[in-house]
Amino acid sequence: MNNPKTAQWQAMSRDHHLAPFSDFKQLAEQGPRIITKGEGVYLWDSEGHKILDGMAGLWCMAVGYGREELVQAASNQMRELAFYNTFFMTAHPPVLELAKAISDLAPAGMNHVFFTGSGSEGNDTMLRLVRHYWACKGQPNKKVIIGRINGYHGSTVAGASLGGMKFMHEQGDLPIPGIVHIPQPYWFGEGGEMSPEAFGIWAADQLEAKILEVGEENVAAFIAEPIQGAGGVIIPPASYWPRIKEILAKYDILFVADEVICGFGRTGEWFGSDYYDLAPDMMTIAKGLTSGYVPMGGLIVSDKVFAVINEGGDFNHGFTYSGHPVAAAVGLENLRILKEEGIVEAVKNDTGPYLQQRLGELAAHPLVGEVRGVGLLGAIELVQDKASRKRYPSEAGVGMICRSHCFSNGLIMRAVGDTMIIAPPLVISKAEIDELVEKARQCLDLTLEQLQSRK
Ligand code: PXG
Repeated sequence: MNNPKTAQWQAMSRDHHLAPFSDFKQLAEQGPRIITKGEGVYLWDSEGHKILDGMAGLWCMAVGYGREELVQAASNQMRELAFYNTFFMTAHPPVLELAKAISDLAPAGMNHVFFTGSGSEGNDTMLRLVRHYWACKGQPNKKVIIGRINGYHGSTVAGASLGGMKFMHEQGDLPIPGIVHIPQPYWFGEGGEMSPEAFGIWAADQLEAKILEVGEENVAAFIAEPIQGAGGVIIPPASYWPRIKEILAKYDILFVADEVICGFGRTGEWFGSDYYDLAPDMMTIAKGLTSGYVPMGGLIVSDKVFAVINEGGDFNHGFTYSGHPVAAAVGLENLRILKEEGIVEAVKNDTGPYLQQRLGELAAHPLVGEVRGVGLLGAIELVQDKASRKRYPSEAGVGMICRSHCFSNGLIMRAVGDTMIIAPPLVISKAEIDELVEKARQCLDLTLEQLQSRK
């Protein structure tokens, strides 16, 4: 180690910090890498290593690290009004201006925003609001929310219940009652002998089967990410969303698009719902809304839903930091940057297609079974046999081997099982994309070498 402080910080971690989604003992033994600085698409750790951040912080760093405009927006707002709540018939300019700015960008008819501190809180809000909506309509039995296996909707009790992560459900007796799950449209992993198109229809039809099983009169809503992020950048077959839309049109249930990852330009459209033309009733947002500079999430509600809850009396729900003025000011400035710098258009027409083209070259690598992506989202499936899509045994830990090579070689690329995923900052340049893909290729080579040397 070059920096004596690294060891001090690691000791503080070991002695005092409970890190999210971590094995505390393992973390204490290894010691966390300490990230100390960010600029553009790069991070630096406390040992001075420069790292290309292929995961945009955690899917959130849209406009890049170190944007002075966002620093100014936050400090100006802190000076003017550092905090005031939005309860008890009060508001402040930034929250109102941000609600308007989001409504202007959201799909047609999505014009009302409830602010939260995170995506998880957005989905908690959704659960309560959906049930309140049906109660207002005189159908209080409509309570059940249908999610998907391997979907991710956050880590609060409602968020983790709505999500379909088995390893999360196993801790804390989840899901809570009234939440059920259907299979995901993950052709590469679960499509078997079916064609992607046929599998997409099959996966969509599981929604109809579940509605009939639970009873339409009991189903309140279906929640889904347009493209599953944390589950492994799962891009549904082209047949999936059109079939889901047909099913949603047939039954009187609400559709919630969880846009926490897809929202604010990740797909090259402002929202994943625009990309797939989904027309949801509600959209959960967070992450890219503020580029992660400050925490903020929310729930965008359609005019149709609003018309009902507007007549429903008090909605007894809210957070101290709902619409926090500093977060709202940063969100507004972040949206201004995304718009005025044409960042979303660049993802659609320039950097997104370029990333997909360059990533596609990795499909020829002997370890790679599939490369897929949309906009600035990408996934690389690591396999033992390309033709049959056969995986290495899970004990081999191929994804983790690849991830640690990436980390050691200055690239952050996540592993979800044996699926490598990337979601770089939306401001990444073509030269930086070249660097990302070359580093990824080197790490695939190193992973393959390591696997072969074990035999
Ligand atoms: N919905 C989706 C689609 C998400 O990706 C949340 C809700 C919850 O947001 P908050 O702000 O409460 O974290 C998320 C968050 C991962 C990973 O491993 C992904 C998320 C969070 C933590 C880890 O990829 N996404």
